[in-house]
Amino acid sequence: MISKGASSIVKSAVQASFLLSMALLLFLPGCAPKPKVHQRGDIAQAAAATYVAPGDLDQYYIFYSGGQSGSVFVAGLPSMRPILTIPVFAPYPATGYGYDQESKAMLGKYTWGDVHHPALSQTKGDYDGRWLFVNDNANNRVARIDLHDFKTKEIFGPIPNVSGNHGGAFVTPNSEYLLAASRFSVPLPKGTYLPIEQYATNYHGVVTGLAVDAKTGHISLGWQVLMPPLDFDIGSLGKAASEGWAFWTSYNAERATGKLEVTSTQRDRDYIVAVNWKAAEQAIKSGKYKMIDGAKVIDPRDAPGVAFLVPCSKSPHGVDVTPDGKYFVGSGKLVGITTVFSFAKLQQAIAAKNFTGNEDGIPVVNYDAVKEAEVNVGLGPLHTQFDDKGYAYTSLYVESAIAKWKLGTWEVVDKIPVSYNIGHLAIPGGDTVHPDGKYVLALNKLSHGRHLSVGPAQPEDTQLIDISGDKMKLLYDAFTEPEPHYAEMIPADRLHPIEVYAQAENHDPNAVWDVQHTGIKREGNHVVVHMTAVRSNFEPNKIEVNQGDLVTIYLTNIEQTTNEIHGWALEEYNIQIAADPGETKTIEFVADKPGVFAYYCTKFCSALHQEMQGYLLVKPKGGAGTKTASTHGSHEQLASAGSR
Ligand code: RUQ
Ligand code: CUA
Repeated sequence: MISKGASSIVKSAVQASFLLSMALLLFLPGCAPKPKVHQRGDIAQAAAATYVAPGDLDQYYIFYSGGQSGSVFVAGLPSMRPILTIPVFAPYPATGYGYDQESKAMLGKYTWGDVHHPALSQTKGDYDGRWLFVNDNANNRVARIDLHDFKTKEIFGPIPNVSGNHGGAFVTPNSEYLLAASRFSVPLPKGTYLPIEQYATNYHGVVTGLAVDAKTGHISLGWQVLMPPLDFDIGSLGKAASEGWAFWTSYNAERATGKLEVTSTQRDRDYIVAVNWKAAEQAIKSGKYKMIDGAKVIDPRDAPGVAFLVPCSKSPHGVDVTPDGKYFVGSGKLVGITTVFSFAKLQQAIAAKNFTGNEDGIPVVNYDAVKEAEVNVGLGPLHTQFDDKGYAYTSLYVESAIAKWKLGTWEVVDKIPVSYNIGHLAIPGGDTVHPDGKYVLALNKLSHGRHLSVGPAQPEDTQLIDISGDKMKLLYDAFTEPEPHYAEMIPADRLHPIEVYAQAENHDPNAVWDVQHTGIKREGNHVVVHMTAVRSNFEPNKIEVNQGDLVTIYLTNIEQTTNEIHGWALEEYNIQIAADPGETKTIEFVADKPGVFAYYCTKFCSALHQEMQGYLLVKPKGGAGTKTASTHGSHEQLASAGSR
């Protein structure tokens, strides 16, 4: 489908695959570079640059995606000290998430997610500190965390027609949409069976625009654009000059199945897809869509101007837009160059219909007409970030390094080794129109040998690098649980989180603030309890029910003092919740096990924390009474232990 325009890519690709094989030889297992020994001066400088004295605060928040942990990790920069885990897609007993009714309802039937890309909400292209959105690659969802209390407030999905929600969540410059591209292609709507032989013709990907409510942040389904069966990878949003556009790389232009490492790397080029999301909005308004599984889906054949394909070197991963929006940079993983494309040239090529083919109705733009420069960054380029001084920083997975290069001259000016196999890199404000120029994080996939040994399950290594001078300087190694992919960072003074839930703002109709209003009510076999928690008691401290009753407990932590969290755990009922000061949580369970069970506070809240306990008394079916030793023997645990 491509005739012209691919020649320069071919040449670079040939050179690069030679370089790549050399590099792979150098990086065989067992040949891993040893930790680097620093000069004394370096250590003293690095220590001073990252030291945050006791009682002092960091300058930035880091929000790491937590990968398959389903969580977000929060740390401070430059100290790199971890501060908090925000559970999102997975239960997390530490904060009681996934055990109360509110979070159980959000999680639905899923107990994990795969978080790759945190996206802070934006106003005029800058982080506004309101919400943090994250994607779930595994179960095709997105979530919203409110930065006013650092809690997950909403999980949206599974999104119709999306298989592999990897290419998101990316927020538009005024948070109108979360945009995402699907990683896998499947027959649509989901649930349809078609043999894999029909992959190239009847399987599809989609680009999705999820609408974000400007006041509440509430997420709803906006629209989708039907895509050919390419595997879309990660993207970046147009800003300033290119506001209204979005870009994603894709691999597998071959539309191949089977062993993709071979079958999808046959051609010399893959594509970057450019989507004009404002044109997509217009197409929806003029009715150019069909409904698929409840979603308004635009077929690019019916809406010219919505999507274009730009050839790029093969098997690309990241594409990144410069802060002024004038260029987008895409890298093939198997070559040693990264290509800079001009947004203005893309517009000219589109206007002149300088196309070399099309894929399912999406025009393919002439590579040479859109290319601005090819930069010899090094081996295995993945992602690029930008600072405030006109420099770009590209992560080199194969080479385990970051290349710094200059926009305009397209020359590499510095390179720093990292440990090891860097994926993303991140600069504070990195996805905004005003990135910062002090630090870059190297989010390395491997850490071997740089931490106390903890056996085979090794942590990830995030390295903090100073980029304020001409030469990049390594400052710090921070280890995290698996697996941060990306991080966004915001200046600390832009967030103003609350520290207690003010009583006046607790609108839960079941909240009670006075012991007088606590109590136990029965409606049929439903027992409803209004309970308070305060240092150092629960009221009521005794709940009597019948075996088989449904029990609902509204627990309000009536503290208005910072840090006075109370937990509520019920032994052998698998329940652990936590209520922050001023918060109400709903606990619900069927009292299916007879006997007497203690509930207790799980957070060491006061000198008499141990005394903060009560009893759930469950009368057995058939009437209360003392169980004989032999009936006790039928208890599930004894039975499963085979003791009788
Ligand atoms: S991807 S290592 Cu999941 Cu963001 Cu690039
Ligand atoms: Cu409340 Cu311990």
